[in-house]
Amino acid sequence: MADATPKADPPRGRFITFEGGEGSGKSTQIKILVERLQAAKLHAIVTREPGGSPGAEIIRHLVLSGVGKLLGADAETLLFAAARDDHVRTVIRPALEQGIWVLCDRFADSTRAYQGQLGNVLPGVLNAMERVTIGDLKPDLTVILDVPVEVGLQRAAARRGSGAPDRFEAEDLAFHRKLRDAYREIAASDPQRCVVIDADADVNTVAARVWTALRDRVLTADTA
Ligand code: T5A
Repeated sequence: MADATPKADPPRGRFITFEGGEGSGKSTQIKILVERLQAAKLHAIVTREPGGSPGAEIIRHLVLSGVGKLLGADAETLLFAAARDDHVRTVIRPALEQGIWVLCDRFADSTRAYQGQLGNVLPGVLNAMERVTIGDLKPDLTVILDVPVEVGLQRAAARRGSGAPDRFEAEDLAFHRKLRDAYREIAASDPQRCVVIDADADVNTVAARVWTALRDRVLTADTA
């Protein structure tokens, strides 16, 4: 006889976001972490912002080309919000509901730091956008990779080679210093969710620091 017992929903996946200035090593660390989680038999995916879904990738192309800057910080914020709305609705929430871990390269803290602190977009506008785009979706852990501005920009330039810097890489040193401070403020305002990691070290050392943070703050909580 068929088992009529309703199947329990899978436990929600974990949502881990990576933040930091240009060239802080987010993509590098996410790649290492997803391989480690998969080796531990966890189903994990990597995504990014702006972008991560077909609709949001179109907007990514637009903002990084610099069009958003011409429109002004408020309009640029709306573009990031439109991309996030599509990404959350079509990729992040469905994955988490299926029990899949989502590792996301940048999320709402980037808007807080870049458009809020640097673009002077008012907190009320940012709050309203977050209500619409992410609602109650909060990362289980936000890893903020912290490197001296000169180191991050040097890494980004070396990777770019002879290509042109994008919209934000092209900003001056004062912009990037303010950005670093903005991330530290975000971390201080939400220490339960955020961990700041010294990322001015070789790739494997940083990866070990990221793993320790994840183990202590997420994996231990899961098995407690
Ligand atoms: N933005 C985004 C907003 O303004 N508002 C928003 O709401 C959102 C979501 C996105 C831009 O959009 C802005 C922020 C950004 O400016 P992007 O192209 O996605 O642009 O760029 P970033 O997210 O800034 O990512 P980057 O690719 O520049 O840097 P990563 O991912 O932090 O760094 P990574 O891993 O690619 O490393 C850079 C180079 O350094 C080397 C790598 O091999 C690579 O060559 N490297 C190291 N070298 C030495 N030691 C280490 N520990 C190293 N780690 C990496």
